[in-house]
Amino acid sequence: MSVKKALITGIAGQDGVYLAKYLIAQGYEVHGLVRWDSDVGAFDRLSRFGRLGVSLDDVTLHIGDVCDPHNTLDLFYHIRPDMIYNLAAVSHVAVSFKTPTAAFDVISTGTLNLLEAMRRLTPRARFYQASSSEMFGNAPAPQNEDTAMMPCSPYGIAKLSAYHLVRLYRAQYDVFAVNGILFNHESPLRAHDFVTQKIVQGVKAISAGRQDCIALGNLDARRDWGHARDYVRGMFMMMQSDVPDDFVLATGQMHSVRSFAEAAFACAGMTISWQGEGLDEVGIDDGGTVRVRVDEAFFRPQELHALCGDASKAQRMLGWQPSYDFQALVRDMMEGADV
Ligand code: G4F
Repeated sequence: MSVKKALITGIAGQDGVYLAKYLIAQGYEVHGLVRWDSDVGAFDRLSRFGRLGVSLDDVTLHIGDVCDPHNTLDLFYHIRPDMIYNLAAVSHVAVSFKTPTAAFDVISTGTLNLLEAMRRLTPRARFYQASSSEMFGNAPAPQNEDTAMMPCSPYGIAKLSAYHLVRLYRAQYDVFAVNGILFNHESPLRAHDFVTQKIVQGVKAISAGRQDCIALGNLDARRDWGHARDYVRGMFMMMQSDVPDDFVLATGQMHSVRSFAEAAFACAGMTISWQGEGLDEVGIDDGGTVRVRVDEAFFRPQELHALCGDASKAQRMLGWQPSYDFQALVRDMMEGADV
């Protein structure tokens, strides 16, 4: 039997690297799409592979861009992938408010380009779309596949458009295309400007005496944080199902940014207590030093207050279960190398 080929867009990101590692272990020939960058070329952004022990000799990288339909057609023509995992995105929600057109191009038009290339050149391939819990916006928690979606960021709206494209192509062209509606998932490979990694790196720097305090935005925001390692396994499971469908992956546990900070400091042997309210709230250590303060600059134009997923459909139909709980996730991030 010939070796199956997987194409991962957004392979340089946290999920791309975990997924590449997982697929290589499953015997796949892994191809990855990497954008060219005028400052560092295309391949200098691949340091995450080494950190996860994945050799670049085990993946075939292609310079390109999902926003360019000629490029996507060319990729499908040359690779003839059996599986496509579309992880390419402007993945930072706050950044999507500053560059909404770029967010729409890569997330929405990019998905359309890939679906078109697939239906024309490899109609029997399988397509995974990285849909997001950000699509739910402020719909009441817990959210599942039937919850009404009310996104409140350019990122969330672009993701919702891509989600509907996947459903349309599934219904109209009978292609195998799934939406994985993933709640926040983190790891030691998380970029430093997402709140979990920002806290983890801040706590480590404070413990090492390199920093005094962490400035954060909305401490009351609540998220359902899981581990990226569990979630890429879930992506793969969705692609093995008999019938293409949409699935939520989540832990079902919700914590505030404030509790994430407490848990990270606790891992470093520090207890944080909170004083004040709103912009004046501070987190103070046992010695009375301010270790967390609030900075308005990190608030979102529109905040998504509470996400908590109900993954019972994925549990029932795919047999997926997360193996990391909140404490294990925080510990794994705290034990990871500094970034
Ligand atoms: O870590 P975040 O930036 O993640 P966010 O916005 O929830 O998005 C992540 O999860 C989505 C799934 O729901 C993905 F689709 C998306 O690609 C990404 O992976 O922020 C989490 C929360 C927000 O409410 C934010 O307002 O933390 C709050 N927050 C408070 N202080 C902060 C900060 N966020 C960041 N990035 N930096 C802060 O200083």
